[in-house]
Amino acid sequence: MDIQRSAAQPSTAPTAIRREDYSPPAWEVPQIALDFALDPADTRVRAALTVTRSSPHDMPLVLDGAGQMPLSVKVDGVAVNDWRIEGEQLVVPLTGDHHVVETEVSIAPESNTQLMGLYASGGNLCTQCEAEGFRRITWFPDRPDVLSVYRVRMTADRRRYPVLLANGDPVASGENDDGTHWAEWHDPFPKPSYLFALVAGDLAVNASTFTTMSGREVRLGIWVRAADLAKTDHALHALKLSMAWDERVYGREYDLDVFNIVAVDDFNFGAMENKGLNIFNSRYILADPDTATDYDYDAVAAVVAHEYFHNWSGNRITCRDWFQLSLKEGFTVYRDQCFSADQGSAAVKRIEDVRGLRASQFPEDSGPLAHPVRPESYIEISNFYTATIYNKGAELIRMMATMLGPVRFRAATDLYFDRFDGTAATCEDFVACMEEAGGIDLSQFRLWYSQAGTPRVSAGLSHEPGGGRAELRLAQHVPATPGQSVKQPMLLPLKVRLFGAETGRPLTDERLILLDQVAETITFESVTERPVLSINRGFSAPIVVESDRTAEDLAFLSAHDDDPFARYEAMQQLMLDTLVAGTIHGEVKGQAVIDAVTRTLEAEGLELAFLAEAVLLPSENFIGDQLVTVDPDAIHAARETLRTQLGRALLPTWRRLYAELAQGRYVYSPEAKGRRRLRNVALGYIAASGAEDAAALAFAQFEAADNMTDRQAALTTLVSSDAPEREDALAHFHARYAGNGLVLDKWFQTQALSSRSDTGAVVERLAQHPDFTLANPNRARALLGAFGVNQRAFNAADGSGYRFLAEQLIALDRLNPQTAAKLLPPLGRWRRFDAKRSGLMRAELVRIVETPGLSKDLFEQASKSLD
Ligand code: 0A1
Ligand code: ZN
Repeated sequence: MDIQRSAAQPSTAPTAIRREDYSPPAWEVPQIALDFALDPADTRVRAALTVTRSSPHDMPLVLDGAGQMPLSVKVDGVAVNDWRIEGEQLVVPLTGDHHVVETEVSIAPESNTQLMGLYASGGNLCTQCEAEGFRRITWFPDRPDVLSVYRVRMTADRRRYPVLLANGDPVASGENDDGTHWAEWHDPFPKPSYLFALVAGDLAVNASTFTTMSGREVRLGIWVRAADLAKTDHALHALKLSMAWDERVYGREYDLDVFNIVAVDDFNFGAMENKGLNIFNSRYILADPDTATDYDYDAVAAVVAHEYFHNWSGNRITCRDWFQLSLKEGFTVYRDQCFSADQGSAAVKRIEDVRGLRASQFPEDSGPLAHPVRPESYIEISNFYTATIYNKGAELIRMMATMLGPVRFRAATDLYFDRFDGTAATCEDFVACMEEAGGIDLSQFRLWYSQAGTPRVSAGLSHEPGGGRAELRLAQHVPATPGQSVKQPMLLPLKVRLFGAETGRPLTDERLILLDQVAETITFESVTERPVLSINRGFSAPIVVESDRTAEDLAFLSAHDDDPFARYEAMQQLMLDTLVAGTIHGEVKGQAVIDAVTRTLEAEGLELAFLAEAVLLPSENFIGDQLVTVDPDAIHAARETLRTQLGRALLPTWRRLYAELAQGRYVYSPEAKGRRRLRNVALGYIAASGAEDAAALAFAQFEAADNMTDRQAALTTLVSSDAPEREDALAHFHARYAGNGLVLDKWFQTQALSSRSDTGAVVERLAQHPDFTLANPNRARALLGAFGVNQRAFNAADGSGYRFLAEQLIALDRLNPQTAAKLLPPLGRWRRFDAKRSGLMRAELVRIVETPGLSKDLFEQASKSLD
């Protein structure tokens, strides 16, 4: 059965699914029993669905599939033949209100390159069902509001697949005479089909236990290939921390007797929260000092926490339909962000999260793929696992938490968990709980769910000289986005404080202003000296602030603001203003930045990781986002010039920091991480200064490093240089990590991010490298994803970058449409570039759209990007 074809190539023109068309399921499936005879080429799946008519109607049972032919259909034990196939669905007429419907299909996991449904990875078999993969395994009403209790039986070759795992708790297992063995699992919690999972493989386990707050012992297991077992302790530790954190902070306890995590190398996303059996991209499980950076360690802990937290925000309470995706994802991202903030520096975590939001969500919100946090329609739901649904969705929860305060927010989440446990809920249900327990009116706030686009707020502060009153004039504007030309004013929670320009002291308390009008004036009394405005402190609203603050004001705040985020933000704004002016005028006047950076580095009491963040320049993409027309070469030149100025002016400081921050043997702690981070920033500035010994210094670090953070930082520095050490380092790195896929990804990615002018050509060559393959999503993303965000290289004036990416995406689409579609957005930025580049980008988009047999996934992204 060719399961690949039908899902990848819709036979009819793709149609949009609309939120307003939602209707409840006609048939419930309270129970399902699945029986898998596992085999890579021919897996037999028998399913027995207990179905119940959900209301008086005469509609048949309609089951989703993906092109497979049922080998048999039975109703109440009797083979029937009055079923029919309509499009991709199986229609079974039923006479009574309760029946058992049985089907059997054959699927071929080994030829499943889309990695949706049941597929093979590294010789093991595993599943991915969110959002619509279950229909590629068996016939079922594959929608999140059909909740069933699952019983799963698997039979497989004992030697090849000694480990058999599924959701819930194991109930029985045994051996057969023919070399196969079997296992049965039962999950007592009704769940939607997207949370189904099974794994069959040759795996080793890092096992432990966790005792829940009510004293139940849960068996934990992290399953990987035997050679990777030593790299699983960090993930296991993070899992225990997450379990304890969710009990302490949200009162949520784990509910099954076992919790398993399996790592696989081929995975379309980061990880998946299947009930009791999380399946992870191995990059978010495996970590040891030699192969994982500090950033990787943090990401492992964050993703382990994220998936674990889904057990309540996602599994116990799921989504009614996929338009509600942010109900589980926005809330769960907010929860994992708070968890990570509690493990180390909350200030640095907030800075990182906002940087991520600006790098991925802001461009989405201002581009052709902009959509609300609760979208109105989609062609392919996989395309809506976006930064808007996840990260902007998390900002919405954060704003509600800010407005409610911690005590009422906890009361509101308690209410939500209690009221909707065991159901498929909506974003509206969540907001209603916030309103009810929080005692506030969120009518206007709901616009955050329905209106796309990043609000812009202009802020002007005036003061009567000689003391007295200060007035803050605020005005908001939400830009038009596709399909939404007229916008209403939103409710924006803005944390604000005034500081005295002369004394440097705060003049007011922090105030939470709820801006709900197009324009408003806020008055501050008894302001005794010239005030400087600190606004959107902690990034209290996900907006763009346009203020009339001078370079002097920003430098002042970067030295005096007591809110670490606002302090960072002031420095970023100062840098950004300098770089935008430098890009436009061709001359970079960096003295104010140099002075501010000097003062920050000399300030007392700041965390090293914070310093490292504060002195980093905004990315080339972010500078581009500020300009009407992006000139990638001018931006690059301006940023490099400012980097060089900072490098030269502060060279003795960078050298001192580089020497002082050196550490003995590798330790993993927030303090040690901060030292490595700032030291590597110092190395970058030494290189930027043009110091003659920079490459030697970097190469020495590369060779001596006892951890990946320092080794990769040194490699990154060298890869952007012309030094002879560059090729040596790349060759060493490649040889040292031969066979380690996750580290080879870094090798590809680092080169694709290089700021050298030959990067486009290098990337094209790397695509021919024997270690490059489009079949592995991590590898494809490492090269193509990194290249797409390398603004200067990707936007080469001759269009070679566009052509290369389009060709690769067309090839990738044939294997894995989801991954191809995810990599498309850089081509959709064409409106932001000069006429020549726009034309070249559009031509590639047209070429993609016109490719015969294109998937719905890539079609939706490319066609929307052309509009
Ligand atoms: N729910 C997962 C994300 C996810 C979505 C789709 C996938 O299929 C390819 C995989 C994972 C999460 O939020 O982590
Ligand atoms: Zn999630």
